[in-house]
Amino acid sequence: QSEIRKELLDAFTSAGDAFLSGQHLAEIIGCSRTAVWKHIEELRKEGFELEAVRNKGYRILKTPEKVTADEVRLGLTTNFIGRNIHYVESVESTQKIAHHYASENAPEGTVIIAEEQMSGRGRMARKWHSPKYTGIWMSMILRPNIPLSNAPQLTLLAAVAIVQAIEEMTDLIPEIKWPNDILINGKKVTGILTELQAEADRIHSIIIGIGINVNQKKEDFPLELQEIATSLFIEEGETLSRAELIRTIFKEFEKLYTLYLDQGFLPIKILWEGYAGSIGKFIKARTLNYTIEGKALGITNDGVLQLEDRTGTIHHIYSADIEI
Ligand code: BT5
Repeated sequence: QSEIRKELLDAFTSAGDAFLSGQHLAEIIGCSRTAVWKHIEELRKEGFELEAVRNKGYRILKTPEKVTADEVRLGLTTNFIGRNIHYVESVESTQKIAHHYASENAPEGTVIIAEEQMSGRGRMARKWHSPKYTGIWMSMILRPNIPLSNAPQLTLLAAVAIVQAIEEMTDLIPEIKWPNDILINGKKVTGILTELQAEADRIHSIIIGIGINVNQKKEDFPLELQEIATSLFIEEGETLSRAELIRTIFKEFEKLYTLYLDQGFLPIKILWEGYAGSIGKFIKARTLNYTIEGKALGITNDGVLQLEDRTGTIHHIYSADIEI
C-alpha cells in the first residue's frame, strides 16, 4: 500500500460520516487533487463504495468484504478442508507460500488465501491476473496416498467442486474445459494450477491453486484479457460474497475428495463429463511440441484426454492447451 493510500484511508477514518473535499484531502495528504482523484478511482475498483457530492466532496459508504480466516471460518461446515487458513493481504503467489507450509508439514486441508497476487501464475510460467479484493486467489494443501501419475485427477476434481459451488450460489451454467479451465458463456472465469512435492514415486503433497474471477467489472481486466476472461459479477449482474463462495467450494471439495479417496476416480469422472463442454466436439490440442486436431472422445479413468484424429488414431493427451 502506498503512503498516499494509507493517509487517504486515515483521513476518511477520522472524518467518519462527514464529507471530505478533494481540496481538503489534497492538503492533508500533501499531493495534487488529481492524485487524490486517481486514488479514489483505485479504491472504487477495489470495491469501496464512495459517494461524491458536488461542493461537499467524498465519503466512504461501504468498504470491500475481505476474505480473512475469521470471515471464511464463520459458517464453515467442513471437517478438514479450510480448517487451517493462512490469510495474506498481498502476496507474490499463494502457490509459493503453500509450498513453504507444505514442506513444514502443514495439516491436510490447509489453505492460503490472498486478497491480491503481485505475480500470480498460470501453467508454463504464464501470468494470472489477480487484482485486489475482487477475486478468489487461494492454494490448498492435500496429502492423498495416491500414485504420482494420478495427481492430475485432482485438478479435475477441483473443477467439479468449483462448478457445483458456482451453481449453488448463482443461476449460471459453467462449463469445464479440459484440463483446468472453467468457462461461462465461452469465457474463462476460473483457472486451476496443480503442483506437486514428491520424492521418487511418493507424493509428499499436492498443491491446488485456484483463481476465480468473482466481482471484477469488465474494465478491471487488462485489455488483452477482456475478450477471453469474465467474472461471476459480469455474467450474473450481482456482487457475490467471496467468503461464502470459498466456504461452498470447501464443502463441495471435501465431499468429492472423500468420495475419491474411498472409491477412486470413477464417480468424479462421471460428474466431470457431465460438465465438460468439449466432449464430442472437434478441438485442437496444442502441446509444447506439436498440435493435434480431432474429436474429443472423453477422458480415461486416469483423467487423460482422448482425442481421435482424422485417421481414426486415438491419442492420449496428458497436458495441452485446447482450442475449440
Ligand atoms: C491457469 O493457467 O489457468 C491457472 C491459474 C491458477 C491461478 C491460481 S490463483 C491462486 C494460485 N496462485 C497462483 O499464483 N496461481 C494459482 P493457464 O491455463 O496457463 O492460463 C493462464 C492464461 O489465462 C494467461 O496466459 C491468460 O491468457 C489467462 N488469464 C490470466 N489471468 C486471468 C484471469 N484473471 N482470468 C481469466 N484468464 C486469465
